[in-house]
Amino acid sequence: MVEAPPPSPWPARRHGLRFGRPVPGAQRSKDGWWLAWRGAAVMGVVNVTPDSFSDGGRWAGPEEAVEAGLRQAQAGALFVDVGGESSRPGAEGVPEAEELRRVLPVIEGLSGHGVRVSVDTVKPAVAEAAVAAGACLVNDIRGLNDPAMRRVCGDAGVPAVVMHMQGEPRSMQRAPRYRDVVGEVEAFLLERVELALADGVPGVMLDPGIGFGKRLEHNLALLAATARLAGHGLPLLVGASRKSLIQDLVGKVPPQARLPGTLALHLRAAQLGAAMLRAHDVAEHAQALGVLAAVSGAERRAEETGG
Ligand code: HH2
Repeated sequence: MVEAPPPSPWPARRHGLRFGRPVPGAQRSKDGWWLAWRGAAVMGVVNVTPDSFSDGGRWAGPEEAVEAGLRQAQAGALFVDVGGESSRPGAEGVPEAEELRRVLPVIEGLSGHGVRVSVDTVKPAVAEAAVAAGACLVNDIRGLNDPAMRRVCGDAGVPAVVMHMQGEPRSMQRAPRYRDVVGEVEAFLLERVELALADGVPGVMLDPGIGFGKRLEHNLALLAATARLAGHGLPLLVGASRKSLIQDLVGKVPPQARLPGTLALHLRAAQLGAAMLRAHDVAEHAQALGVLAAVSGAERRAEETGG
């Protein structure tokens, strides 16, 4: 027997993230503050680094970075992700004091304007200071493997993005290996969610970590498994913005010219149930998602009325 396909999750699916403290736009409930949204939202990216792979050195100082983040928020970003250490393949780590010097003024500036800021860091001390400066979400590409990171999030009442990475940025693209990439990434993420929730982290967003210790075939398998990875009752973040898998697919193209490929990957992820798209080009994503939602809504209405 041929089974009917499941109903499309787009655009009706609701997503929510729980906070242990008030956050702009979140509703108070008996177990914390819930931020709810429908369909795929956008997380803007502001890298305050000299060496990020696509926007390194773009902002002359904190004021320019704050302005860029404000523009992203005005264009519809639900969060603005501020990072002070590049995680591009081959990147070396940055000392804690330098990372703090880069991100804190930007986080203070943005959160002072009511922007929901997430901090992209793997260092518990940076996360702690960022949260004290107004960040309300911790984006940890090491998937909260450090108990101190889970403690920081739990104590401060901030949720976290738990991302999968095989290896370390310095060497992760040398020889990534999986027997079953989707199964292994999914099992890793669910294990980390359990640890996080047990340690009092109020909410978790899952992220398969596109490009982090993955070859093209791994990235494609994970993107194709978006509906499965989004099916665990937790919001799923997809971050393919400007990444090199796009040129692996279509031939050499510099990072700043990868918006068309990014949109193709992100719109498909949105259709398959992704809750959040981490993107450098927020206004362009907002336009594309708005058009996709309208067309999908019209299709649905036509199906319902037999049109
Ligand atoms: N990708 C990058 C950085 N942080 N965080 C999450 N959760 N998911 C991602 O896919 C992700 C991430 C890499 O992109 P970018 O920040 O633009 O570059 P760099 O690491 O070179 O600063």
